[in-house]
Amino acid sequence: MTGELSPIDKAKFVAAKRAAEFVEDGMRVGLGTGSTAAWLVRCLGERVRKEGLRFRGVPTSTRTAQLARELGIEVISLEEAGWLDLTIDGADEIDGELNLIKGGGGALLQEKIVATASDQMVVIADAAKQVETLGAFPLPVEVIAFGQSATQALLEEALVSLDVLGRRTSLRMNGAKPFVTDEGNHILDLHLNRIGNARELALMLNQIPGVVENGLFIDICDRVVIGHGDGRVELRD
Ligand code: ABF
Repeated sequence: MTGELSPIDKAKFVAAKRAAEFVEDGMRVGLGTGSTAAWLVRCLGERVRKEGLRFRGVPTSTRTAQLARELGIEVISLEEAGWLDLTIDGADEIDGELNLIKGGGGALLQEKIVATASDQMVVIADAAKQVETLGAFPLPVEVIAFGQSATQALLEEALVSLDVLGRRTSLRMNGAKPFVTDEGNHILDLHLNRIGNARELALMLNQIPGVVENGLFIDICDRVVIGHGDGRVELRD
């Protein structure tokens, strides 16, 4: 499954492999999106094939759903699952309190719904995702396409009163067209450089009409599995 991996892929793989061990027979498990989460899905597929592990997965994107099905994992919707025992997902940034920026892959809305509907949320990541303060990674905000420029203007105005270093916002593109999420929405990326008060910012963003959800995951993650390029794995909770 792995062949010769680059240090970054090795780090993602070892984190994913370790987290895959948390899945037990009968569990309903949220499956994240992104390259680290794809390693997780592969590791779980291997456990299904080799050990006969039986669990049901709730994917957070069409990409993850397709990969999971290809690997023989039973896929169900969150509606069918009702509630989840565990969600395992990647992240773009992780701070010392396990608060996260997510959504670089554009799946933040389903990721947040699934993570919040889980008894436990575990993040898997390579060591470079750890930061002292969130914000160097652009913060994704999912917005309704209708009136998106007005939403963007309101959002930029609201940022003025907040403890952030940068205030530029950009519409995420896919070639010449706006990037469209699985839910048919657009994404604004907020280039804030440093987020002084992530909790306040998350609340403020979701009060703006047109904003569907933001990529700040505050008090949602319970445990982080960090992989290193030399194969070491660290757990933080
Ligand atoms: C998802 O994938 C995200 O929320 C995050 O944006 C991204 C991380 O991607 P990768 O694992 O490829 O770095 O988990």
